Amino acid sequence: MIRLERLSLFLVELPLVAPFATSFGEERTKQALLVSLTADGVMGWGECVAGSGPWYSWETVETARYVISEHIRPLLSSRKVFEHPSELPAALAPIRGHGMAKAAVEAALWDLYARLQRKPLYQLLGGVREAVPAGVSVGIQPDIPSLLAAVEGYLAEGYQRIKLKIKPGWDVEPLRAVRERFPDVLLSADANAAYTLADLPTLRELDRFGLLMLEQPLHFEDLLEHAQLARELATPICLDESITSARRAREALALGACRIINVKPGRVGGLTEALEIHALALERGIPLWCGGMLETGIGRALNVHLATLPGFTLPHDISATKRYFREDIADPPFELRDGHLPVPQRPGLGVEINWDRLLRSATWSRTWKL
Ligand code: OSB
Ligand code: MG
Repeated sequence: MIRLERLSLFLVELPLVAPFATSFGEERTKQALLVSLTADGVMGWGECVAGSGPWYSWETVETARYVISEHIRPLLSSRKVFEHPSELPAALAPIRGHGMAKAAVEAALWDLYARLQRKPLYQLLGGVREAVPAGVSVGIQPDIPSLLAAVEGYLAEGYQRIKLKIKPGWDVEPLRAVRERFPDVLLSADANAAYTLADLPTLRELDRFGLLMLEQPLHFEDLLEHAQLARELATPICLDESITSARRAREALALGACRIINVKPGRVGGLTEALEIHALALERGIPLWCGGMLETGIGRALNVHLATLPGFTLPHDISATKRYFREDIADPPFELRDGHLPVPQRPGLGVEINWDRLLRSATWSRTWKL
């Protein structure tokens, strides 16, 4: 039994080692909202994947801070006792939407639960791997030579799959260049919803590069158009932004909108929801992989644990810490070993907050007694 005592929120800002550009903008620093829950003197941690602005999702660190402080906190206060973290979604059901805010609190409760049980989180989730294959997501580069140099560097480090961010005007040429130079590499492209069906001629050209998948080419909410596009292309469509819950995953599969799903526990509304998508995917033979949101070590650890489940069969957007930050707020950093990230074996997430760095990078924090 978990009897919640305190809730804390920390807003942190960490410089990225290099700017990260996508079809929806460029980020130079990572803003993250961290959540901690305390019970029996033990702290569990979760990271909200909402960004600094409503570009990837309508949720932001500010909307999540508001929803957690003003709406989730009172629900936690009136309940306090949980037998298992999977009870949290029902307790938060009066709040519609705000899945990223809910997921961050649920993640903290899972970490807390696993720490109290003294077990690494993946064992409680049903994970079956002690290391997960790492891919890397390569942002839009200033030119093709910089792109080729970046890709070459990542391949030399051992990354097992290269994903290029694309947008209209940065698609056919970069993919052709990478494919020509590295004919055998597992290669995919992520459009972050930058295309429409009117771009079909361009999207057909991408079909020639033997891509592992084309991620979220069309509108972030549209399943029907993705189903239509899927019928026109040989390259499997993978959905990211569109899959905001297990319900949406079921709808997408029923419509034939995708053949692969990128699961981000924060984007689908939490770990319980992610487990439901996992069960569905296993039943339907749909390959899963774990996406990333340039998380700090707290969010990255959660992704690593989730990626150990049997249905997660493709390389993930989970890269080594040094690909993102010079100094992270959690220790130890994730390091690549033979193209894989080892799964932390200590209790819970298996990473520890570095309080010195957390407090140095925090721009705001608050603690409440529940
Ligand atoms: O679409 O997968 C995405 C980062 C921020 C927002 C959206 C996405 C991404 C990435 C980065 O691709 C993946 C990573 O964390 O390495
Ligand atoms: Mg994506």
